[in-house]
Amino acid sequence: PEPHTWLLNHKLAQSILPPVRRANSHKGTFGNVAILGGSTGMTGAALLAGRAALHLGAGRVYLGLLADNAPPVDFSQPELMLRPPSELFTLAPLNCLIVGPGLGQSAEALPWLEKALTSDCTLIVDADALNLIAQHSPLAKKLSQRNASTILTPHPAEAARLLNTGTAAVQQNRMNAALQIAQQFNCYVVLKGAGSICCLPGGKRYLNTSGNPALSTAGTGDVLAGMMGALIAQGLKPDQALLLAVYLHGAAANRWVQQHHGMVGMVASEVIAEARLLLN
Ligand code: NPW
Ligand code: AMP
Ligand code: MG
Repeated sequence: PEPHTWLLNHKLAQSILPPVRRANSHKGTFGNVAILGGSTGMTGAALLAGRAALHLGAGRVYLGLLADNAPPVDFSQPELMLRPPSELFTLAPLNCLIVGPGLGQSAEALPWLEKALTSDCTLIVDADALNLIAQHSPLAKKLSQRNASTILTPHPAEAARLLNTGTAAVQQNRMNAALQIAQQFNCYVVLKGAGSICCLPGGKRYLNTSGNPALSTAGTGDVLAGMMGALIAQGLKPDQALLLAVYLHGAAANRWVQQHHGMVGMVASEVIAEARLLLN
């Protein structure tokens, strides 16, 4: 790694205090996460993020699905509270809002993203929310003017769109790309892909050492966003939450590969189960 880059390894992840469960705690103690996304054809992305948030210990998880025919309940995960998107903004205090998984890039998504960007809780911006910000400069301005903490979680193509360049250019200098995005928007950034880069607003950077190509499958990024949201809701600071989530996500995939003696066929839901085992 380049100078000023730290390794995100087992030792560093272990130094981050995981959420504590006191004897007299209740669901309110572990915070409220809301997820805004899930347009038609991509409701699964929001459901995966929601399930990840629940299984990583969030007290309550709400989903605002944009799909016209959004289901009223996730029958495989009835603990999730499915609401119309407008209701997310009238809920009791949110500890973390995640915007983007399966959001789509239609005109209908724009006002919801704008509302999310003006919210005063910690915000995770992922997937199509990043793509819309790259296309609409007023949204980019709103992002850089936020008062509360914001974490951006682009994959290399999303990072390229934000920087108005190509994916190959991002991949050629991943450290620099993460730093540029962090500086441009004054945000925390996770540039995903083999060896995810975590960049703090001040420019401090970490190279993740966990993970493997079993993660190269649909929905794993949505799961990462949900995991991070759960850790924030439980009281971790944004830098602690993103470092622990990124490390656990990769370590979960490593554990799956060990258990299954191969790299083929892991699905995103399975990352959730493995990550919960590692956190306990
Ligand atoms: P290529 O062409 O495959 O080689 P998009 P998306 C590139 C939702 N989802 N290194 C990739 O390259 C999401 O939440 C819904 C290099 C391609 O060009 C979003 O809202 C699911 N290149 C929406 O779908 C499950 C890399 O990125 C481009 C790279 C669209 O998101 C799936 C693809 O990215 C999905 O999560 C890497 N490491 N990683 C559901 N079940 O509902 C990516 N690329 O066009 O932004 O599409 O990521 O699928
Ligand atoms: P997304 O593209 O948003 O679904 O996110 C994919 C997730 O899987 C990110 O957390 C990536 O870092 C991770 N991932 C994908 N491919 C690999 C790989 N080859 N090695 C390690 N992590 C990967
Ligand atoms: Mg994604």
